[in-house]
Amino acid sequence: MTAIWGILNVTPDSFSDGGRYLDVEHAVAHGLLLREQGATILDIGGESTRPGAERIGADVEQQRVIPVIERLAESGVPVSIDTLNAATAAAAVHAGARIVNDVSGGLADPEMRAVVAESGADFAIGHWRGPSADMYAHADYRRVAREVAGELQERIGEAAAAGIAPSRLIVDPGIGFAKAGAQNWDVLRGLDEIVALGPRVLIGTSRKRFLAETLQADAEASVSEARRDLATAVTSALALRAGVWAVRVHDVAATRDALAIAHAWEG
Ligand code: PMM
Repeated sequence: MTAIWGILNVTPDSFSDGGRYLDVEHAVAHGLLLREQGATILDIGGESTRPGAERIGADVEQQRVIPVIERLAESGVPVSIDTLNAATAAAAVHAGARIVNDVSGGLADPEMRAVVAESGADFAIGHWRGPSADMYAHADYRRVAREVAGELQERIGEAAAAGIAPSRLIVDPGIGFAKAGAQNWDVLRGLDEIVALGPRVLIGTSRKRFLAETLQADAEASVSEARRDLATAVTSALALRAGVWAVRVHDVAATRDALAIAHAWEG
């Protein structure tokens, strides 16, 4: 069964749900709703990584996420912390998180691998080529899926060297991170190269710009959230067929249904 990571961004500025769950009660209620809808893991983030986003301090990030993690972990749901900061990862695991989701794969903070190794948490490592502020400057590839797989292989080696067992690793090709438009489709088409690396594979297509670009030829027109969620659910079903272990989504109910249909098809 494909795992569903429900996204809970406790931020004022994430690109699709920024500002909705900034207070603890709203965030906890939304997390519980996502679990009811079928999320197997809740991925909680306090710093936006949308294109162009500016960095915030780890103290601000922790003020946003730690109370939410404490409450949700207490309720029994497995929690992941989406962070680039080792200090936030350590505090989150202390508060009950079981997975550290680092979209930079350990590159953004030199302390990250050691903190994760020590914590005993699982480690989700993303493909990343630099901070969100200018990540598209690094979107230069000859064979995207192959290069992404090669760079993830390096991250896997670094994590192993830091003492993180391969069974604790999850790899993510980083859809939208230093990848423009069609390059994201090249990655998805080449997912077998990512699956072949060995660790569990996670993908995050949810509501991302490349989906909207595909649905709407006019880049200036906006594509509604409902249409982005439907497109995301389709990618979830296709991800299942590609051998992906988990999908990270905002609309958990739609992905749950899409996965149920894809599972029935598989038999
Ligand atoms: N994308 C975003 C944030 N965190 N984590 C993982 N593992 N994979 C992703 O693709 C990913 C992520 C950006 O999306 P959001 O602002 O909607 O959370």
